[in-house]
Amino acid sequence: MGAIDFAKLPHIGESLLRKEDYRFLTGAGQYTDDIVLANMRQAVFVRSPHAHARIISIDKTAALAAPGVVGVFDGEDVAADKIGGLPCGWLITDTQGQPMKEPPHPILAHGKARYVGDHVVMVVAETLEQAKNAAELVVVDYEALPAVVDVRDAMQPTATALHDAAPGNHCYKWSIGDQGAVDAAFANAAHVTKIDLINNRLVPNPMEPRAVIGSYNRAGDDYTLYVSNQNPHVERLLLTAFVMGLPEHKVRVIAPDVGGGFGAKIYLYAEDVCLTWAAKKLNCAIKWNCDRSEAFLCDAHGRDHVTHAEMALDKDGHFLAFKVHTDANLGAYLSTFSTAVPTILYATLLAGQYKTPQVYVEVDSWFTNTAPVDAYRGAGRPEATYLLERIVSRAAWETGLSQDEIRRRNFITEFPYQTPVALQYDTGDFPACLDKANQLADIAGLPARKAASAAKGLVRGVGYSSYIEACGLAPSNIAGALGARAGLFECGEVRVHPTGSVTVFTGSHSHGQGHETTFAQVVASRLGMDPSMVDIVHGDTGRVPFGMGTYGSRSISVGGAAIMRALDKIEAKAKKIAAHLMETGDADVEFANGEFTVKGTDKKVTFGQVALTAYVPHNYPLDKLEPGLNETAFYDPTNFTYPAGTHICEVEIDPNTGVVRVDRFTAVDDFGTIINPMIVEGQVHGGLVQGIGQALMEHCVYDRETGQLVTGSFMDYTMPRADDFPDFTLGHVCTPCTTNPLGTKGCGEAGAIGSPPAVINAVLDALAPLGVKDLDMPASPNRVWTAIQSAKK
Ligand code: MCN
Repeated sequence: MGAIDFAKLPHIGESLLRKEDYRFLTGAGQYTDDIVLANMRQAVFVRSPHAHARIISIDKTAALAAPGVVGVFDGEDVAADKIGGLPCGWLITDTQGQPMKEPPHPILAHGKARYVGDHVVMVVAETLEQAKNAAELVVVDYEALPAVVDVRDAMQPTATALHDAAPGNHCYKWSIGDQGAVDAAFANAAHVTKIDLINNRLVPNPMEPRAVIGSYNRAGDDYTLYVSNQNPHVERLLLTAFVMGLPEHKVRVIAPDVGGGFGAKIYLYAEDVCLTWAAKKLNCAIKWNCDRSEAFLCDAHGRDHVTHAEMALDKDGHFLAFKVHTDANLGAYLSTFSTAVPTILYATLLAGQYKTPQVYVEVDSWFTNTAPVDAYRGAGRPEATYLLERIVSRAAWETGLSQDEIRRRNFITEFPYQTPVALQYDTGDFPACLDKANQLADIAGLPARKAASAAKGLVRGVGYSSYIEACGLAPSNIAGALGARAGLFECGEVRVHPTGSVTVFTGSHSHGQGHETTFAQVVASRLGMDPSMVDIVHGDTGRVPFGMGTYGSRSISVGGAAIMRALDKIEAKAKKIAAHLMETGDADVEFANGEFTVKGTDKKVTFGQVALTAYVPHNYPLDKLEPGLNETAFYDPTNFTYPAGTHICEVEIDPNTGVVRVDRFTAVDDFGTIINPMIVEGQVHGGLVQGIGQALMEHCVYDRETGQLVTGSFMDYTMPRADDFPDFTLGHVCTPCTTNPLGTKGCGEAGAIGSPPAVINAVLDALAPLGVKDLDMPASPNRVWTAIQSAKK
């Protein structure tokens, strides 16, 4: 759009209320479970009660004879129909140039079950009750095998292997950076700071659990899959091309209203395929609703890293080199994007905001008898930030610098900046974020607050985290070179109606992010109309031309940019129509505020007049121009976007109980141009709650002996609640992204990425006078109290 300053357009930067909230808040949303199709049956899955077991036999006789049952299927049935296993979308090449180990991932266990909750049998019946009753009649004879759930156990030579195709449970060893240069820098270091830490496993827990309806239409020999999913076109591509061997036009995937995903609904899951496959066999529609207990067992989990790292510093506290070894738990099978998380999305972020000249990262990934692990809000970047920001604060404490000063001394201040781990940051202002955070957090008043806490017998501390993330995923060519088996562009179609209103079809998917509002703001501001005139359609392969979906905080920066491209085409064609109407050349026509004018004259036509002319082409240059005003564009970014910021957490701890109270939390973020500040704040709030939840409460625990999931419900897995948090203080710094036409950087994950180390650094700062030097997440009262007691000994 040439010289127009996008950020100054009307509606950009306006906190419009979310258009979609009327239907959500009045109970008028339509989620997958709200959809009722004719001839619809219900499915229930019989899941493995063992973490690791050989399946000796399955007796389906009684279940098949139970009332209402129309089908009972197991792994033999799947194999007989030659339905493929679930594919992994990211190929990691190991340090020896060999492909990662990719064992089969059957949709129903075949021969072996590999985690508690693994899908063994699917029962389909007329009603849910009948399906549940029949499921109890399925008799599976298992031979239990030893299980490993922790990477430190999985890597032992004596550990039982999960897969024949992955000896020693090893999936790959991968590295990035110059190991020799790092070693040389360490040899000259004045100080080396070391850390060992665990990034705790999490269960995503979106408000709406997964839900699927697979339906088959005999008339057209085609399928419709309704699924609570974040990327319907990717789901269709994987399902048709990689698993069922169907042409894509035979399957329509609809992801209607989706009640949150946080990454867990990116993937093609076994249930999605089972229902689609069985719908044809039974010539019907089949619904499956994941109940909350099943979600704990078999939604893809997040995080689960064990890491040792060392930072070399010179005598003035400048970072010389950083070396890292991480063991990542991939779970029992490779989920769709699992392999990219501890590698590409993690190690490339380990330069952080710092001009550390050399960084070397080595990652070993392992199979264990646990649910598959994949991207969960932040995906790799929270793990990187947690590691780096923990070691940076520790280095500060060891060298006698403040947490603020050590960061300031090492900040990158010139852009573009090429890191030693592949990424090139286009822009940013890290000192400005730190300054603003210090000011908003009232760091000057901290000593007085510490004294007040001490007077009450409490300890108080402050923790810093200066994060950067790569989002707006991503240039397809770079992703491809790094192993992606898909492109990472986005598609947008702008359909101008004869009356001048607009429908936009986007490949992004909104499941809580407010796209129906912010995308409408973008279009309305470009076309000079009210956002109520713009309708956003997403989540349906039958209506949207194509799409790569929503994850990696990519929607506004990639999906929005695709729409901007389509708008460029709309504007170019509309100018031609306007030129004809005003009897001038296109080059003389200007467009602003919804009006086309001729330079140097008072001639003008409105966007509405042009739209009507395009569809009622009575006075129209039909020899030169097609009627209609409908354009589609694909946009592939040339770089990631790099949101960054500083988060400061202040905690007060009761040493007698170990209870940590977050007293203040300040987040200053740089998201470039902001379309809707209210929505962005909501995104940051949600992310902070998830990040602070990880730091203080959430932990998915498997029993190390039996492999049973110990935290299988909200009674055992602590989800944070609103009254666990103070009001958050938010601030912004704006350095517009230089590589997309909107200047935006993603905001959807920043809170979850920046906050965990701020919290743990604050806890450690508070506990330092008590002699506590280390603590893993979550800093639960029990852990904190135990650490205080241990330090006393
Ligand atoms: N936005 C803006 N200005 C910016 C950046 C973003 O106004 N500079 C707006 C966008 O237009 C959009 C929202 O903020 O309405 C988030 O935009 P973006 O950062 O592009 O992120 P995505 O829309 O791609 O959302 C994905 C991101 C991820 S990766 C996870 S995980 C996540 C998240 O968003 N899951 C969510 N936020 C969530 N929010 C809800 N309610 N539910 C989830 O499952």
